[in-house]
Amino acid sequence: MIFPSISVAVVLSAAVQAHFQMQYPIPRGPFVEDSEPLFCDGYTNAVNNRTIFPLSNGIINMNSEHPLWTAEVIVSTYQNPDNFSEFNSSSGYQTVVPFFQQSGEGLYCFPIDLAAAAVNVSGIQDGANVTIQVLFNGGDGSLYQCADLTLSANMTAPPANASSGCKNVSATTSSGAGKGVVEVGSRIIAAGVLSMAMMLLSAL
Ligand SMILES: *[C@@H]1O[C@H](CO)[C@@H](O)[C@H](O)[C@H]1NC(C)=O
Ligand SMILES: *[C@@H]1O[C@H](CO)[C@@H](O)[C@H](O)[C@H]1NC(C)=O
Ligand SMILES: *[C@@H]1O[C@H](CO)[C@@H](O)[C@H](O)[C@H]1NC(C)=O
Ligand SMILES: *[C@@H]1O[C@H](CO)[C@@H](O)[C@H](O)[C@H]1NC(C)=O
Ligand SMILES: *[C@@H]1O[C@H](CO)[C@@H](O)[C@H](O)[C@H]1NC(C)=O
Ligand SMILES: *[C@@H]1O[C@H](CO)[C@@H](O)[C@H](O)[C@H]1NC(C)=O
Ligand SMILES: *[C@@H]1O[C@H](CO)[C@@H](O)[C@H](O)[C@H]1NC(C)=O
Ligand SMILES: *[C@@H]1O[C@H](CO)[C@@H](O)[C@H](O)[C@H]1NC(C)=O
Ligand SMILES: [Cu+2]
Repeated sequence: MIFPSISVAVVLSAAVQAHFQMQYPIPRGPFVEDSEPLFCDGYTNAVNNRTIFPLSNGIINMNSEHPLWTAEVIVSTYQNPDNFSEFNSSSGYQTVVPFFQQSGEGLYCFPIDLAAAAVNVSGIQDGANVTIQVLFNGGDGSLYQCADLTLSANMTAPPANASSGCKNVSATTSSGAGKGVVEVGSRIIAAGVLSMAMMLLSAL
């Protein structure tokens, strides 16, 4: 392949050695870098040892190896979801944490309130088995990891070490209807840089 410019070559070489890894809850299987562009990092079977996860007041702790990234979290109420359709309703992704953007590498935490998502997704309730999927993009395409959960109303907070070592995502948390939902920050310049990098990549 002939690179149209040096800058594209730089974007690509930075891309191959950096992705993201969920720390809490534990993903379906060990991180496989080459499979992360695939549904659930390539894992198409739910685990039997599901993580008992707070119905409200959950968090996600993940390691970003990209300096500027976006994320979104979607949910499936199937027992063993193995394709993207099972995370969709007729109106698209069943979103639990709306799309947001963050700069910085390393461990980041953000809240996830599945109980709030229950207004749009039937079957989210105490004792339900659900699977969450993190959609991440650090400039080298969409990447995916999943965690299989059993929701618990009596678990009112994540385990003490769930947030160990993480910084909070710096987007604001709103109150009211979107309680616990991360809102998109106003990083317009950064967003422009990221979407340019994504356009360069998709143009290849
Ligand atoms: C399930 O058990 C396996 C094998 O003991 C372990 O490696 C994995 O981390 C566990 N997964 C969860 C979600 O607890
Ligand atoms: C949840 O999944 C576990 C296995 O992962 C299964 O034993 C249990 O019956 C399921 N519970 C419900 C309510 O479907
Ligand atoms: C997704 O999985 C469901 C159940 O396993 C199946 O009925 C459906 O056809 C699949 N959809 C696609 C697009 O593969
Ligand atoms: C699920 O919804 C998203 C967002 O609307 C859409 O981009 C995607 O094509 C849909 N996927 C499937 C398999 O229906
Ligand atoms: C429910 O869906 C509506 C319409 O898509 C959306 O505006 C709202 O933010 C969703 N609520 C939650 C809590 O996700
Ligand atoms: C807490 O909720 C989980 C999931 O519904 C259930 O399995 C567990 O028995 C409950 N524990 C207590 C102490 O009520
Ligand atoms: C929390 O502690 C458990 C048990 O020691 C460990 O398996 C898990 O990886 C820790 N979680 C984090 C996010 O450090
Ligand atoms: C991070 O957010 C959690 C709530 O999700 C809060 O309890 C904690 O104090 C925050 N930590 C910092 C350093 O702001
Ligand atoms: Cu990457």
